[in-house]
Amino acid sequence: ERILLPYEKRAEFATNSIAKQLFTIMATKKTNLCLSVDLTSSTKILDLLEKVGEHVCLVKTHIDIIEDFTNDFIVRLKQLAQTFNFLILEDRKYADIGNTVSLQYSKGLYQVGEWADCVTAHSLPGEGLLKALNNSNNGLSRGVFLLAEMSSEGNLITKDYTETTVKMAAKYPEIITGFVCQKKETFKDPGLIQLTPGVQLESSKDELGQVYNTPEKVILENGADVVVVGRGIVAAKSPVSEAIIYKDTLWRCYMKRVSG
Ligand code: S5P
Repeated sequence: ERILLPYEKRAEFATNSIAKQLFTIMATKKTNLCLSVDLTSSTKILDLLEKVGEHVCLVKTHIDIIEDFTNDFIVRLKQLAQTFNFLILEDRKYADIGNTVSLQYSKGLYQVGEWADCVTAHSLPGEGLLKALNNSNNGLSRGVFLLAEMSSEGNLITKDYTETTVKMAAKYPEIITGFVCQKKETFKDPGLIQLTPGVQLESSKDELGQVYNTPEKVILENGADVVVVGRGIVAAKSPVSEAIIYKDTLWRCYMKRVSG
């Protein structure tokens, strides 16, 4: 069973180079925390990453919520990624025909393909979008997390949709890093990464349908490999000490899982 294998071992099964790198970073830095930096000021994001970069394996951005975006932000973000050895996931959730996704990925103000190690995408439009992302990498190592399930209440994803999504991904082993999903049964391939959002230290909900599970539940029962935390950290009184609490808690759960 994939969830019983340590990240070092999982890296050996990875067919996508970003998945391999991410497994290796987690094993080396001993952290499976992905910080979702859902802040709208570029200086606030950079200041926070300066302090928590050492504790995370992956930083997830929503580049289109930043109010003072400049290319210098990207330069500094990449420097931090190099200094602290984390990868960058732009959570763009592409969901259009291949040609449009190719343009959205490579062109426009953000030129996501230039700087994001990996991106998120919906399977809804069909595999054309995976072909597009696969062809737009300009020879760089790039990855895609495909949305197979969502954390929000009332989302329209069915069991059938999830299964077809996993089958679609199997046709693009070189570009697929893993799945954004909620359950360990969703996929079996040990070389792919389960990225799970909707996590806080206490189970709860927000007022707009987001559902939170605990670290214990998502890692030990639901099979999460990388855990996404946004407001649990960025909206805390002391984001840095909160990030350390999440990192330690998540890593303890992972260690418990792999030591059987
Ligand atoms: O199903 C999902 C998929 C994603 S990528 N549910 C989610 O919440 N997300 C993202 O994870 C969401 O866009 C947000 O950036 C983050 C969760 O943030 P939090 O503040 O609720 O922890």
